[in-house]
Amino acid sequence: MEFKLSNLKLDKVIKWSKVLVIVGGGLVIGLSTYAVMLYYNRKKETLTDEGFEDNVKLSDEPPERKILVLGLDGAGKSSFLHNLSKTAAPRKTSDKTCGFNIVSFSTENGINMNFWEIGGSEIFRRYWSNFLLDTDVLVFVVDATDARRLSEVVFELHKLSADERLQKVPFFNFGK
Ligand SMILES: Nc1nc2c(ncn2[C@@H]2O[C@H](COP(=O)(O)OP(=O)(O)O)[C@@H](O)[C@H]2O)c(=O)[nH]1
Ligand SMILES: [Mg+2]
Repeated sequence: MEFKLSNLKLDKVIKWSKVLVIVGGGLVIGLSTYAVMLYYNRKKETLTDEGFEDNVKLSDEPPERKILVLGLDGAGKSSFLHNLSKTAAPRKTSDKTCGFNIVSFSTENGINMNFWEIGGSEIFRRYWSNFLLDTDVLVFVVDATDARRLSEVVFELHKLSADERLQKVPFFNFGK
């Protein structure tokens, strides 16, 4: 009887051990799967974060300012830009601007200043209106010593100041 009982106990122990091994194994497999899933989810989040950081970096690019430099031909626009940009190559006085000329430099506080000089002869003046959009400041260069062309200057200035796109743009008149 005692033998039978201990046999029965042994059976029970074996049975419970099997149950424990199965449940334990299941738990280990379940926990491992959960851990792997957690790991991949974290990795995915990190990658998304990195992508987001890249996007933020793109929008963190230095601010740009567009300064339009206009004036009649020979008014001194190129000379004005040349004096602003110290790195520019030495310039011959006979240089004439064909179409347009852009000089860019950064300020100490990291703003990119783009100076757009558009040719000032009559043939180019008709294209000035194509360059007005998104202007932050307009520099109008005048040859103050040339009284003969003053009416031409006033005409062009009036035309510019009437343009819708320049209503909130500060004008800076520069006389040489
Ligand atoms: N005397 C004098 N001549 C200047 C001055 N600025 C420019 N010039 C001369 O004026 C001419 C036309 O200048 P430029 O800058 O090419 O004029 P832009 O056509 O308006 O670009 C050149 O011969 C320059 O050397 C200035 O401040 N004083
Ligand atoms: Mg010029």
